[in-house]
Amino acid sequence: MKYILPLLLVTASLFGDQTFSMIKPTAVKEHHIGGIIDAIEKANLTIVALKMQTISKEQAEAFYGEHKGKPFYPELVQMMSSGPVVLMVVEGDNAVPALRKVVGSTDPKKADAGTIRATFGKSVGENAIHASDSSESAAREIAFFFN
Ligand code: DAT
Ligand code: MG
Repeated sequence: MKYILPLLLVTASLFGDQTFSMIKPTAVKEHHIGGIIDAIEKANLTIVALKMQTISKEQAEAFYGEHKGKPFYPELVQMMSSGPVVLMVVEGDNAVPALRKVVGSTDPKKADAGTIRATFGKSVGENAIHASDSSESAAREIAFFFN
């Protein structure tokens, strides 16, 4: 019994940390799933779980709860529930910042060249992909979509 926690910690450090990502409906409609997954893998990150589903308006509201009340919130919830998304658990060294780096800034026009948002995003509202902003968010968001 006393070996279980150390074993879990060793296993977790061997495989790196986890983060959560979601390819947004607009990018799915525009056939960018392959391009986006390619960019994630080329950043030396490993996709360890993946599924496609259309999330409900209620799920989108809860997922983006921190933005409730902001002017773009209704539009964000509407867009996120407008068609299928690709939900992913992503693993690697410093997975949270590593994924945010390859995803790029929220506004695709300000994102570094070669990032996913610079390549596949169209506007702040249609920026192709979500990536967790901290390990706490990552844990919450993984639990939200994967049991
Ligand atoms: P990020 O997705 O980079 O973590 P965020 O958490 O600030 O950015 O916002 C969540 C999403 O909400 C973002 O991916 C797109 C949308 N959004 C944010 N700011 C917006 C704005 N000013 N206008 C329209 N949509 C916005
Ligand atoms: Mg965010």
